[in-house]
Amino acid sequence: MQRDTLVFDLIQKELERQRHGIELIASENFTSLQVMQAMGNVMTNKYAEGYPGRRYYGGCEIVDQTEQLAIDRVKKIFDCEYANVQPHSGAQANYAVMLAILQPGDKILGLDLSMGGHLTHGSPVNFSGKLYKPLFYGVKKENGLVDYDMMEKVALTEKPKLIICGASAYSRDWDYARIRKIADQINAFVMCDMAHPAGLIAKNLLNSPFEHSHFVTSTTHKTLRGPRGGIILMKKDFDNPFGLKDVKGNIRPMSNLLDMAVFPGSQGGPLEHVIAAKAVAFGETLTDEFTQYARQIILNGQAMANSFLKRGYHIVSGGTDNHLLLIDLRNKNISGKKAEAILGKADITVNKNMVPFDDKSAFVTSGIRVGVPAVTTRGMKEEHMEKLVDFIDSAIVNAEQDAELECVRKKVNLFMQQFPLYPELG
Ligand code: DSN
Repeated sequence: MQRDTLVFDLIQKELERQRHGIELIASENFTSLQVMQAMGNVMTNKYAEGYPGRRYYGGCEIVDQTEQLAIDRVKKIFDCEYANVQPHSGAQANYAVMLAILQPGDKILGLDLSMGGHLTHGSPVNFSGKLYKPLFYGVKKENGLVDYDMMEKVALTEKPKLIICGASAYSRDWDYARIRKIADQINAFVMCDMAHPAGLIAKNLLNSPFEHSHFVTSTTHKTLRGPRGGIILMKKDFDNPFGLKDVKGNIRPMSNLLDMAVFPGSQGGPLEHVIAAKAVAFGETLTDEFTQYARQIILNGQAMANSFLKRGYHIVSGGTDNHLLLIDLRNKNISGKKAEAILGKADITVNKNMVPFDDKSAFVTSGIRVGVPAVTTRGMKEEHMEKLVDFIDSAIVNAEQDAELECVRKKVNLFMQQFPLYPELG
């Protein structure tokens, strides 16, 4: 068969784009070469509905071993008793947990999307807001921190069955013990979606959600730096305290209900090639090298925050505990949409983001979200953050000057040559 040069040329162009630019999207990262190699392999050919040792297809002896490795390694990383590594994405992981424990119409309580939450935490345009009745808590106007009093008030008044914590654009740590205390008053489950800071939690650099959450979900491709995918974890499997039943009316342990909610509940054949890549990534997470990487993310985040503050930028909550910053651009007279576009012209990739109590729409926004996991993978340290902020500031100040933006782009491309990406790929 002829090589599909059209597609492979585009893949090469994407590699060049990633090499030349500064990647600051907080949810993106660069996997290792071996993670990518594990992902592009013959396991994509294999059907393996079911779980290791209990499949609906023959010939699963080998993929059973890679899937079991992925399970064992991720359980070791987070010191937990249960893992399901089959969800195709974080959204699928959240879907499966809700499918396992909720009935359509049940109430769920999550962080408002416009305050940093996620689509799958109850947004009306997502399954979570369509199948269930969503309720929201927010952040405090005065300091941008999660409003636990509001969470408690809504929880006690409305009695949701599930409280969701975790966010997509929140730069501070969480008080998981307080959330569990609220949930226990109303017999609600707690699900922590740790997709963003998972790599930092893996190395105990942030509070652990595991002791206080019934369920922890994550993606594998953000700070965890694995292939694109999802996972569901439980610190301890438990006989479900509220007597949740399977379709045959049997009361089952939670692990069983969760496995069934992933397959056959919401997915068919697992992506065993991606699961192999998850196993490789989890192996990497267990190394000391990854510990150094995670520590550097925190240092870089703080260095970047300080550089922005020095230049008069307003950071929601005043700084960061993790890998990202949410910058309110209203004092810079530029919308998030415009900033994303002009930074794009300078080969700097960020995403526009609503800030709490935003007066602009989600399409325009008043802010940008900036994250350091990808630039940290490329080898940047604290001293480089100043330079990055300098590039960003120059682009924002010269938003209407195409020649100046071109000048910033050239400097960016030159600067990035110091941080090679996938040199083995030629
Ligand atoms: N879309 C991801 C993010 O950028 O945060 C979350 O799923």
